[in-house]
Amino acid sequence: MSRAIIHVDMDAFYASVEERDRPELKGRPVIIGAQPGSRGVVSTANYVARRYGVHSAMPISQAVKRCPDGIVLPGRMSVYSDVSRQIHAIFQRYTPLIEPLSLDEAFLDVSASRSLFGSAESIARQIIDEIREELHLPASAGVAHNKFLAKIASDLQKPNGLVVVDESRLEAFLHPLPVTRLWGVGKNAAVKLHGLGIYSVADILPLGEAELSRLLGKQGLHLWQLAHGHDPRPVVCEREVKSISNEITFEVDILDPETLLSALLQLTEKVAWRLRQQGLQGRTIQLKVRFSDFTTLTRAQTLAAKSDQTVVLWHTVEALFQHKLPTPMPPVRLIGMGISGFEDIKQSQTELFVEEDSSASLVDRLSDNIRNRFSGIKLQRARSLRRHKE
Ligand code: TTP
Ligand code: MG
Repeated sequence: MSRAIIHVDMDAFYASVEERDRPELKGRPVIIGAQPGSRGVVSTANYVARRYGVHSAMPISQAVKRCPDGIVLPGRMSVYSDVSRQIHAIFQRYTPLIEPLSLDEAFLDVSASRSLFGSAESIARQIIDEIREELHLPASAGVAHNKFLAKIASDLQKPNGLVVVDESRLEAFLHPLPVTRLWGVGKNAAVKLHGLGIYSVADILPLGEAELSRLLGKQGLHLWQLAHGHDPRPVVCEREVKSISNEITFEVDILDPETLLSALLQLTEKVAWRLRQQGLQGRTIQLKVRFSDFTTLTRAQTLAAKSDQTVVLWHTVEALFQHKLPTPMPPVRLIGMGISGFEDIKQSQTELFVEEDSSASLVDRLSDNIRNRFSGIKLQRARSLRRHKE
């Protein structure tokens, strides 16, 4: 059975996140990039601004000229990388074989997922739907039997597009495409190919493999392969996750321990959820505090047994906060927590028989299910968890 690869790419990624978080931007041209008047460039523009001819990498001065009503925003990288992790958590539901290319795009090998979740097309559809319903963001996907074709396909019907390359209709799909769509054809190669009268993929074929490599060297061979839809590259998984953490910088420095603990609890809930989404358990829990003078302290505790339970993470980090920080404590600028020392529970069969606090796990599982199904719901168990303070 042939491979099944999905390429997912978010639509106007940075701009879509801003539109989502600031509803007043809806329907207006939005440009993410350098300050107008500077010599910087556009990172991206939403589809409304693109109608004015604004695109990534264009000097911001030119973008503002083309689209004077455009709302130019500087971008919030930490938010985009948080969103990127949430997108990855959705991918993880369908396959562990994920190769991220950037914050907003990834290849997924779903060859072995089909027996469980249905066809690659329906997996891609579910992923797009879940990204829209849970994260309120638009995404497009391409489905094919290799990476090269999946990546081309995801781009063809943006935004909100899903394109499946049927192996039996490969030629009809590939031949009309401009050669510039082929992976590795940059500006220089395009000039050379156009000079040879080659504009579409179909134009490559009559030349034959030998002629193409005589004209273009090694790249000619590569193009010949792609023009025939061949691409044996495997999906290479992201590097193993070493730690999961989350932190918050306050708008004003905070002295009140209750406020700090409440922020810490919210961070712990998020970290524990991400941990469980990735099927991980950790042993070392870390607290990080940065004071108003920028001195930063970290305090860590290693558990006797690894865990993915919110309550275990919380009690450990709360104890670090209560007992391992200086008293009196200076005003706090940033607080964070994290967990490391993982072992993938999906791979450790023996650990499945270790007894665990089942009621706490059940609460975690229930709240994860609710969170996964109804995004936007704020679940907090502050009262039950904050027992030391009550
Ligand atoms: P892209 O996926 O290339 O673009 P996009 O998601 O904004 O739009 P599309 O719907 O066409 O996929 O890049 C993802 C993000 O990376 C983009 O939102 C902003 C950033 N980026 C830059 O900062 N500079 C660039 O030159 C490009 C191409 C992207
Ligand atoms: Mg994109």
